[in-house]
Amino acid sequence: MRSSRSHSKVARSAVAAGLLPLLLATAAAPATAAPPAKAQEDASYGQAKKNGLRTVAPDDLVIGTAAAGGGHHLTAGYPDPFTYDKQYRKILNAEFNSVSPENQMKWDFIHPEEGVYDFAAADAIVANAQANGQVVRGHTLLWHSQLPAWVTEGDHTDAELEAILKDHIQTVVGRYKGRIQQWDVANEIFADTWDAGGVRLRDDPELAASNIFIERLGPEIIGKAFRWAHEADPEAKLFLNDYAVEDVNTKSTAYYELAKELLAEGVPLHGFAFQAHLDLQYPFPASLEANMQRFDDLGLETAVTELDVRFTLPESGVPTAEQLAEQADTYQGVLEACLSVEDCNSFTIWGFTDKYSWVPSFSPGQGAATVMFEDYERKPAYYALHETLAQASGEEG
Ligand code: 9MR
Repeated sequence: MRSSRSHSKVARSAVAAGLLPLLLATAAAPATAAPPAKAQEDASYGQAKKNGLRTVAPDDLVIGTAAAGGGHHLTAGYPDPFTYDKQYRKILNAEFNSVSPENQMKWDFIHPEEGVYDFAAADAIVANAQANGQVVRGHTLLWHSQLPAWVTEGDHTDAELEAILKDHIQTVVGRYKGRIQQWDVANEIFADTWDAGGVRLRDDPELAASNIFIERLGPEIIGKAFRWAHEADPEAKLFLNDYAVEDVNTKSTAYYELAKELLAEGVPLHGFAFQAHLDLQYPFPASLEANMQRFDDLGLETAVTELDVRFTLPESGVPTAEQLAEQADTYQGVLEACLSVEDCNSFTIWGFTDKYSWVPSFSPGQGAATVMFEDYERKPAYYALHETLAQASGEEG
């Protein structure tokens, strides 16, 4: 099952050491020849078009990626990837049939000032998706992070804050009515087990990352958020979404209990999503499939929404063959869990090229977390996904 493709260590070292531009400049190539990086990008697109992940996936599973833009990209020193990197977009469209705006539908991006919405980037992603036969995962509506100051530092009363949240949800969900397959309505609403006090709702001002809406309006606001979203788009599937919930553990069990409560109250909750930001220094979440299954048994859909697999890079900056193989195993293991659970219908990776991954900017020294190198050369992890999908569809990889 593992790919035996090897990678050019020499070329990788040159990239890592920042030597590639120098090598390119001094190479005695004919003036008309495309630079190797561009040639690699073209080859990568050709491969995607002929045989991308979406082309081999089973019919009942969409294969998604985050569409890079906003967030850490704003300070990365390059133009907005989804808008300006045409090659990136072409490969994305050929490989994937689901897309998640990485930051472009978050509050600080789409609703930067009170009463001011900026839909341009989100509109472009949704229009591109329609033109390319992709579904869209909306991300996200009720979250503690990436909120604009006018929300977190405004002097709104509780009633005003609730009206602001309702207006936001209904405006954003309503705008894309019929064009969003799944919404992450509530994102990361439980604190981590390692936070003081252990896992609990982010409803405490003492918590570093408390959720202002839950803190001020109480946990009832969670059910209300789902109801408002459902009113605005009755067709969209509405999800809870979080990280560090892959295993059966304290945090995922807190969600399991919450999901049961919400369903008992008739809240339109349709799915539970596993972000799956994984790290090779920790064991593989061996109970992922059983965990997905217990949510499935509640009648919920499940989804993998933000998979990436980071590790600590060697000093050279070049991943070792062992690291890439272990990474491939991890990607494959998560996909296999999803394939084994009846209503796991959506499998998304959080970016497909290291060129734009959020990991190095948040965890210096770590990286290479996606399935393609910066020049879109595919890693063993890509081939592991491809082969696993093809096998699940009964096709050759
Ligand atoms: O990938 C996103 C990055 O560009 C932003 O700077 C960052 C800010 O918090 O958010 C990243 O995406 C997060 C996602 O929205 C929710 N789950 C965790 C993801 C990685 O931090």
